[in-house]
Amino acid sequence: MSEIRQLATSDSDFQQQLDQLLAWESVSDDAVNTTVNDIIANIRQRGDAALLEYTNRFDGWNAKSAADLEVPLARLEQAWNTIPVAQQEALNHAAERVRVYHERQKGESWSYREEDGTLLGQKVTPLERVGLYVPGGKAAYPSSVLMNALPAKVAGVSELIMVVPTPGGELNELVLAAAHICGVDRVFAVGGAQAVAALAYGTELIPPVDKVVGPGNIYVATAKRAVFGQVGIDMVAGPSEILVVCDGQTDPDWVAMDLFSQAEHDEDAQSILISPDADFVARVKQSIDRLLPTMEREPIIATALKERGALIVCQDMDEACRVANYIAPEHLELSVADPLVVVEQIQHAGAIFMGRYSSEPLGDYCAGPNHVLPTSRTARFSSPLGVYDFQKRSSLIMVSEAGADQLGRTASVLARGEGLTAHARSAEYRLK
Ligand code: HSO
Ligand code: ZN
Repeated sequence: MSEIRQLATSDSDFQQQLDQLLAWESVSDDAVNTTVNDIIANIRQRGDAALLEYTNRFDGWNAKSAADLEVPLARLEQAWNTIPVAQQEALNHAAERVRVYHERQKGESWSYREEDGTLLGQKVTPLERVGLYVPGGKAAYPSSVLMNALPAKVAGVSELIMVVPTPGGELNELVLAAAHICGVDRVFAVGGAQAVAALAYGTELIPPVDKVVGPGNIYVATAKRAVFGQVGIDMVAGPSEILVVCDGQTDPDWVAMDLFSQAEHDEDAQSILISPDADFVARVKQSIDRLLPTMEREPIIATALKERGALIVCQDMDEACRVANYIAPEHLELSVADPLVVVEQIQHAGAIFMGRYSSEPLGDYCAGPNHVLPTSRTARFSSPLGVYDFQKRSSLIMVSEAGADQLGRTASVLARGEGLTAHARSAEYRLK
């Protein structure tokens, strides 16, 4: 029998139980911080020599020179040519859909003219060089290469540099193939905090980037936090989450498997169902019990459900939506008859999957929207990874002679109020 918490919004301590369930803090322990800071300092001081030492030590390499750490682009093409045709077709299909979706996100420059001829506006430009961290080992997802690389490419980033730890020299063919179709410009077989430091500060081999994106373990996340400011970073993602809101009319097996889909990512993942139909919730529990033993990742799913999962019975759909907004989940499934109506009540969620056919994994791979989403309730204030994360804006100010006269008077008064006379006189020089 599987174990999963069963709650009801009518429980007197429901809110307290919910808060306990949602509590998540990424551990940031002192030992990790010290190690990461040492690694960063060492990479900054000794560049490639340090990068080579760390890679040989941590990834069991035997490289003699830093140049050996670069994976030639021909190797990516070779990977593409040797993966199964079914993988090629699926990657192409997914990449095409992700590209088309993200094209819509491209921010455009704009400007307007005032009557006296003054022009004001905003110029949108891409970042120049971006570093993409791809984890090695069990969390090496080719789909994540697409989701991080394609928005950068759509934004017009001129150089995309991928780093991937390669323990024992073994490269993941699907990851390389995905990098190939995204047009990744350079690849280095390095990982961990040393890779993040190399990207942020540059070494002889690796050019410094302007932003580092992509998921990683606690060392990578800590390193990203530490180099923030020197470079931009994306969000530091927590474990995967799914909240299914169901009216009770969906096949309970479907709902159980949707809960499993995120639970199988790792033991800390969070899967929650909320429904006003208590009978339906009981049937989903039966489906979980029956299906769990058939899962390849049963131990991971079982732990995730036991530690952080929940089945919640609520009063009605309105209440389900209120709880959903409070949870602000990474993935929200509205498994209901009228999703276009229910969605009106949703304000906080990373991605909203509407209707019984929109299963979360379709979004993970190929629907089109990004699968890098805000976790741990950060959907209250942040958004999916997108083209906008690889673009920035510059303000445009082109003041006419008449405009300088008009604006100069106001600026002069304000500048004198602040006691900044150079500011004031600069404006006054240009008065008529
Ligand atoms: N669901 C994950 C992304 C992913 N799923 C990659 C499968 N592969 C993000 O929460
Ligand atoms: Zn997933």
